[in-house]
Amino acid sequence: MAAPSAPPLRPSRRDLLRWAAAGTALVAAGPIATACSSSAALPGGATSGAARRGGRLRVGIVGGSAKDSLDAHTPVTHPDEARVIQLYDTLATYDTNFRVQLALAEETAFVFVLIPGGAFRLGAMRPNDRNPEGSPNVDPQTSGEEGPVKEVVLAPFFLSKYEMTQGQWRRFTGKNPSQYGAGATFGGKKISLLNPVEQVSWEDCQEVLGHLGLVLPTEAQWEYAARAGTGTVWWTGDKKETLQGAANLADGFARRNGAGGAGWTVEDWMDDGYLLHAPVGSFKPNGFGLHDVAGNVHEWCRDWYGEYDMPVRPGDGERRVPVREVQDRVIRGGSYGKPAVSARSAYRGGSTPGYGGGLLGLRPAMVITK
Ligand SMILES: [Ca+2]
Ligand SMILES: [Ca+2]
Repeated sequence: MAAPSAPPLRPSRRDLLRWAAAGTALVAAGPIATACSSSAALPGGATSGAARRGGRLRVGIVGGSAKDSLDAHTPVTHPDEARVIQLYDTLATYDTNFRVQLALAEETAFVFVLIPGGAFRLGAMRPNDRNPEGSPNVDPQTSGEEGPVKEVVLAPFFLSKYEMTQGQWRRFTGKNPSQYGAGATFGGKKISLLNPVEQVSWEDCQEVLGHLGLVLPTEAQWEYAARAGTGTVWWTGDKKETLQGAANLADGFARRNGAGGAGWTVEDWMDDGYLLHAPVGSFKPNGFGLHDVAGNVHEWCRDWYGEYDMPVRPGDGERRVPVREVQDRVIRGGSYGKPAVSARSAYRGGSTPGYGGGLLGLRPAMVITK
């Protein structure tokens, strides 16, 4: 296959301003601060100093006046509003110690992170003489379907900082299809509208996101974002113990509250405090500021479950799979019902597009159009 023409690896200041004016979101957190470091002169910058007031991040409409600014608690009731949530965090440019802390509420809108484009290595391989354990993309637990390791070049895109919540799904569809829905209590924890929506099929996701002008991430985009520059087994490191505090898995807490049983692998060494899914953002974010890319609920990706040597579309890396050959769409990231091995960055799962289960949710993405 001919090498695709390289998309822009870093958005320019001009790009950022154009996207911002078109109603897309900007977030500065971790490595993203680099991508947004030129944003100090964003139009409507009068709101930038508000980020610290009240201890919570302000959001506003870039290009609008200060009175147009919203905050993270502003309910979003119309699909168009999902596009105008702008995160102002130019403080990250000035104060590297400032940490973005969004105050999430059940009515919180989508928060999109600008994922800078770039080249990365998709997948994993077993250790060998040239690539011993500890080398990038080397994973003794990998299955054959996670390779061969392949370099993929991606254009910048937006990805939700959190899994889509039950509240967001309900606002846009009028329904909450979740098996473990808001109001119920399991393992001593009350499920709220801030918990991730689940029991949604790939087809449901396509329909709902389509109405909002959003998409599911491609498998390549998902892994690139989940790795956030790392080549380790999990974004937290090569040892599963590094997941403590960073992931909600099938853990000792779940076992003590009734999970487990024959044939169910549980990380008994771990205590994450949740039997089922946790409210989104309860665990540490990765280097891109994304929460729950390891665990909580599995996340649908856009692609058919195809082999890595099949060609991909330049820009977003969507795999070109002859549909007759496969029946499943890709699922990534592991969940509260699975052990650490399923939450590896390279781990691939799949399901038929009409299936929806209590372990399975989504993370919306947004295309950056020229
Ligand atoms: Ca758990
Ligand atoms: Ca997840």
